[in-house]
Amino acid sequence: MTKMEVKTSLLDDMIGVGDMVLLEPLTEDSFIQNLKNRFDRDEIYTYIGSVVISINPYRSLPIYTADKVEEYRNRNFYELSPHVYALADEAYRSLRDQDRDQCILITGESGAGKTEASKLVMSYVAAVCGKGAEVNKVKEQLLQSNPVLEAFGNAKTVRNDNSSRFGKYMDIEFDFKGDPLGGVISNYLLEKSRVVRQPRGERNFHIFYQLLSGASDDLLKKLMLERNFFKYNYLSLDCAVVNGLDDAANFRSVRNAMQIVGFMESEVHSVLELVAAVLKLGNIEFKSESRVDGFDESRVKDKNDLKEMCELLGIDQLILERAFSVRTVEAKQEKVSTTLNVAQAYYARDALAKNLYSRLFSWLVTRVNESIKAQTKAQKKVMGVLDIYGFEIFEDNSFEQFIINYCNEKLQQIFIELTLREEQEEYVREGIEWTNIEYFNNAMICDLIENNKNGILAMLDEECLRPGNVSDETFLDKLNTVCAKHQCFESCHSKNSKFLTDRSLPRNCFRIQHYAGKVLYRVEGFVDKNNNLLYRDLSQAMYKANHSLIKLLFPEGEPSKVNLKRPPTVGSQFKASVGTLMRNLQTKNPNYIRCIKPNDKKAARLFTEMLVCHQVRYLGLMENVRVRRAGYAFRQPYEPCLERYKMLCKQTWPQWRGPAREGVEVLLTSLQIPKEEFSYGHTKIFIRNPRTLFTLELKRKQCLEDLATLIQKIYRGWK
Ligand code: AD9
Ligand code: MG
Repeated sequence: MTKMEVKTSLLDDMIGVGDMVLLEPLTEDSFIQNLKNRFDRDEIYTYIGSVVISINPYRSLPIYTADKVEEYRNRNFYELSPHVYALADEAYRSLRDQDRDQCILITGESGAGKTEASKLVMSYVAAVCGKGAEVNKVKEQLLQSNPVLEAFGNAKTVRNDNSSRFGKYMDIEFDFKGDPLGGVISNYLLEKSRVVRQPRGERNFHIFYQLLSGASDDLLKKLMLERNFFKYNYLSLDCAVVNGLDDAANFRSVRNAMQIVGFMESEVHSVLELVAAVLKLGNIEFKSESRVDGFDESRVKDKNDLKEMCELLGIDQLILERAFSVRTVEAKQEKVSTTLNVAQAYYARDALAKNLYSRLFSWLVTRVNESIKAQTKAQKKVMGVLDIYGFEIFEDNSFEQFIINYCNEKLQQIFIELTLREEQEEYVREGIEWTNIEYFNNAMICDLIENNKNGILAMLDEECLRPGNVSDETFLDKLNTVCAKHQCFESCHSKNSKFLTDRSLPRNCFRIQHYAGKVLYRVEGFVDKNNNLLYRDLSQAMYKANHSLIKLLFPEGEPSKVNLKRPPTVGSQFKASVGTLMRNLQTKNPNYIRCIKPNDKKAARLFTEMLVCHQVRYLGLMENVRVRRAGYAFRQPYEPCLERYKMLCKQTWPQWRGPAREGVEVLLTSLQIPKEEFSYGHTKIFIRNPRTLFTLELKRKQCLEDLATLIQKIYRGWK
């Protein structure tokens, strides 16, 4: 592409404004209209300064080719049309050339395109960094870790056919030259309840369907499985086959990816044995049997699945069978056995399946980390990519949605803090005056959830740890009395009041006014899911297995390790890991991708304005533009600024010999732009009004057109 053909990225009448900062007039309507105009013309990316808005096109666009990568490589952020590659390039160059650790924060609701965006960033960085066999191997391993974790951690939901059911943060590490060395993945709470039950219209994790569709007959036989989804209780049947998802082909890709990442054949086989065991476990059913002493005890109905599961995992069938009938409680050197009724046996079975699968998932992450770990102790530069589960509002919201939405709330908080902080710091750094701008702050909602004393998580923990009669209802009672003081609780009872009143809400529910909307949570299962207790007899049965992987996953089953201390609750663990993550992110230079979902139908070419408007509001995008404009809409280092506009002034064209800052001063003075429109920072020029930039861009466009006409005339003259 010649310089003449380079599209002015910021201004093009046909495709709307590439940077919302330039939008005139700035209203919510014009904002949405601009997004729509661009979306209709396949321009799915738009900037707010350095923030990238990305709208899910729900179809594959030809904008991620190798040519595109070349186009964006080493180019100034505002030079080309908005693109996620521009953000990735800027982040990578800043890391490589200025030694600044980066993080890419990708937010948006479920199905908005976060995971796709994270993969695009990773593949772009992989394409532009380093060369050579060793480096390529590292890149391949980093990239191929994605399909492995997606197979085990993603599932079809009503919102998204490939919904991430875990949070993922990946640090990609580079050496001083900017060559990749390796990476570290952190995972956040897998939604393990999905293993045993899926909401209507949703599936279990992909791997189950992939295995049954894609495994050879021989492998299925070894795993004692049948190629028939209907045989397995744990698989949802109403949507076992998903349009556009080729489970069999994906199974081959996953196995290939596992091999590239460095899994040994035996390890892959062990993993699949565990997956098969979960399916078998789901088929174990119970019946009630009266004992001689008059008590009812649960018994396994048909022992075939139990037998096969035990064979797969090398477990003594009698031990496991007993663990489904009797529970041993150890207290102060004393062992007390109690019988399990049928309901308790089903509960124990499901708890085992959930634990088995989620521990397998954590092991997979650890195993991937072993492979992709940097092989050097030398100092590293780091780019973190965060892709978590998006904000969710369902009809029926449970503990999982509560955790997911809490995590999103924290991310929104970090966006608020860092955008503001970054903005302020830049003005201070550059020696420019600045007064604060008010933002909606969701700190109150975060506090409502995580406050150590009377936050929802603390109260849930209190209930879980309290001896005596504890239930979801007692937890809710507590919330109603203590939390009603919080402003974020919402009541539909009284329009003026934001306090919770349980009588006005559906039974057993509480409601939170999140930054992204009101969510009604049903408390059923909160206490149990937070406790995550597994009967000791079951963990001991697993530990005794003659199967190295399963043994590894249940270390607490070792008989000598009678640990009377309760393990930390799920909520407190999650809160701690989110806290660590937030502190980590704050040490890095943030880059934001704000993903927007254009419609609720997963459909291409459909832009539902109401839906987009809602997201624009809660993501705080209008405020984002306003802050950007209230200060200085644009800032640019002196050199590229001079380079871009030098053609507009005789003294600076074709070449300015002298410091770039002086060149910019000469340029702006000659254009007679009012002085108050600019501030000269230490290294950058700050432009206050977007209209000024608009004018500059227009003049430049005109100049380029004049030049093109002139060249054409000369050319014709020659002919
Ligand atoms: V969730 O919170 O994990 O449920 P995400 O991650 O935000 O959600 P995801 O990236 O998985 O959404 O995108 C959903 C689907 O939209 C993908 O499977 C693609 O089919 C589609 N998508 C998203 N982004 C793009 C894109 N840039 N180009 C084409 C896209 N299709
Ligand atoms: Mg995702």
